[in-house]
Amino acid sequence: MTVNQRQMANAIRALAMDAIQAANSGHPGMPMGMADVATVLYSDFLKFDPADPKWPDRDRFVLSAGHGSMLAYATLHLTGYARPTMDNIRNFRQLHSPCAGHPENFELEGVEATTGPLGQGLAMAVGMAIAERHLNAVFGDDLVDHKTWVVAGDGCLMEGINHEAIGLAGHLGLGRLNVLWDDNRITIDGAVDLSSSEDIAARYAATGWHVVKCDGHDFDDIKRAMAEAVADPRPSLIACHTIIGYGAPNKQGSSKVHGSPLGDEEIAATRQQLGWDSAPFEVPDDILSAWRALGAKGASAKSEWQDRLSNSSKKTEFTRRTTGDVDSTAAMSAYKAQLAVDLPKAATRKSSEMALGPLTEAFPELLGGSADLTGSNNTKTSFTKPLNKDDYSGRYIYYGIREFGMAAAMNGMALHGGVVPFGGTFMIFSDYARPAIRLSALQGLRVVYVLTHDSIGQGEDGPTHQPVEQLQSLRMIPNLEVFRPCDAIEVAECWQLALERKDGPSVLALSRQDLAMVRTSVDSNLSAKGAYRIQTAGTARKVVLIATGSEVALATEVAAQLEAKGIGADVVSMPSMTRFLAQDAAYRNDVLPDDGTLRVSIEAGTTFGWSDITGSNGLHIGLDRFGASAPGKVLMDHFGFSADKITPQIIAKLG
Ligand SMILES: Cc1ncc(C[n+]2csc(CCOP(=O)(O)OP(=O)(O)O)c2C)c(N)n1
Ligand SMILES: [Mg+2]
Repeated sequence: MTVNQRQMANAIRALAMDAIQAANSGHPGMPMGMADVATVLYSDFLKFDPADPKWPDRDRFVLSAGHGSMLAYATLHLTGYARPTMDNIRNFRQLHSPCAGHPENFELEGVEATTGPLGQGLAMAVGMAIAERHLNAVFGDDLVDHKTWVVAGDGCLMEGINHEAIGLAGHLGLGRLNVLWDDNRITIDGAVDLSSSEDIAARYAATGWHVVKCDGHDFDDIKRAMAEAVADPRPSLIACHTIIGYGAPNKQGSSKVHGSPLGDEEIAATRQQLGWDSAPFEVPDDILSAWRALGAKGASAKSEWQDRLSNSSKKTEFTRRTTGDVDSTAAMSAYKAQLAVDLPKAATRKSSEMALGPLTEAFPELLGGSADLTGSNNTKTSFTKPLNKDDYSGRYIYYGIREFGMAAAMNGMALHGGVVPFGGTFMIFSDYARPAIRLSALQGLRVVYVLTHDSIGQGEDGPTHQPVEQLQSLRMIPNLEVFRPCDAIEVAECWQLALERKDGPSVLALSRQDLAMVRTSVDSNLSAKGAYRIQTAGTARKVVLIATGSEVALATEVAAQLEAKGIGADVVSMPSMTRFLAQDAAYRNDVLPDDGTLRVSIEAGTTFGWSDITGSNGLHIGLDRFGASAPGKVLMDHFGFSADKITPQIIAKLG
């Protein structure tokens, strides 16, 4: 007997309900509801090769409704990926199982993105689709020609980020992006109409998308709708009308199946309803073979692609791009040498633009952009022409006022590979992008956030625009490197560190206001250790001044006043607190000796957390309140960031 698609889909349903029951936690409703759609996707549309999960020209599949993770684990296993094994699935949601509660990109090849925070998967998929079109424009159809598929739920479409993401995708005409919407009209609290009455199809259509509907349990109809989506030049929303928990006779169609195990009784009833006789975690041979045959189909497309790559004149560059190594030493050496001669006084946002000159010239994989603050963030160079619908070969993206959408799209680009994204906004609005910054860090993605106007030094825009707590709160995110360089030389160094770091994101915190040069030598990348003595006490050291960014030059003024009074003061520049804390004890003790010297931190932001550096007896010069609207210099002085106001506090503290 030949296996039909319903039986194949039922294998997903059975694995989902059994794994969730064994874990006594998880979300069976979505995988059971979308099993039929997933079966059609894998049978007739998705380009993939389980033997080579990282094949660069594979289609990308993002399970934006990440709570339905068992859908992903089941299909990866059934189609023949080396992992997850059935044992992994048995251990769903248990410590050390790669089958985590929500899909994690670093746990399993084939999981293209970490999802779960609703809406972000779809928004990352937009970035993947941008990267695909860009690389297609650069390398041609022979090497880059794939689609991005998304499974999204009602929640993904309700979240605010959906507006940003689809606006960007519609504007850029990302026709290879296809979103399969699990239109089951159920969320956790109950029916969607408890909270929502919008016409989603009309909203997508108004945003430049193609919309098609289908019965998500009718295989022919699903296939028809997907084929229509593929044929349409616009990005497509495929509204798949489904029943949540399809197959569970007493619970399907209700929010009860969203996020709880079905229970033994209902599982038995579901087995009967579906005609599924196998024991838990057993898939009948014929059904497994049918799935494995789908998995095997990709091998020929993959090997044809491999042949095209082997014969391509672009092979070396394509491979370099895919590997993702960036060694910026040569590209930056002449520029840095000149800096040491010119010692330009400039805002660090401006010196960031200067550093981006040689970097964007040397590295075509750099794709820049800004959330409508290009002239303020200084993220565009003459080497990055705009990327738009008419020319995807461009390297600069006008993201519009979509900080969260930009950050999520950059995550998608980094996940896709072949490009290295950087994007700017005001540091204050990093809060708008924060959930995606967190996912850059969690996923270990090289994304560079250019966050300018990094303190009250920005001035007249006032407290709504002046970061106070942002800098420290960004430092709290694990695996996010926050750099706050003090001058053009440190900016160049920090850019190099950010780009050479392959396994995580970086923030460059940059000033609006001009800053004097403090560094004069470029011999070695002193920022690499996070902090270093930028000036040594002239007389017996009593104080170490530790400052970041715009406050480093101020610290040198304070040091001069102290020295004039016979008090020796080192100045330590700390472009990256986290990097410094990661150095060995010998280095840390050398920079911050544990000999009773008074440690003074100077940073125009919250003092929260600075005692980690200064110890409990330290002195903290910072800002633990909101700023005000006035010229930046006036504010700095008003809030105590002047040598005349700081020096007496230090003398008082020394007693
Ligand atoms: C940003 C975010 N908010 C809240 C949640 C918690 N949550 C997980 S699933 C869900 C309901 C989603 O509804 P839907 O997308 O329709 O999924 P379905 O119930 O149909 O499976 C919620 C609120 C989350 N994961 N992410
Ligand atoms: Mg739903």
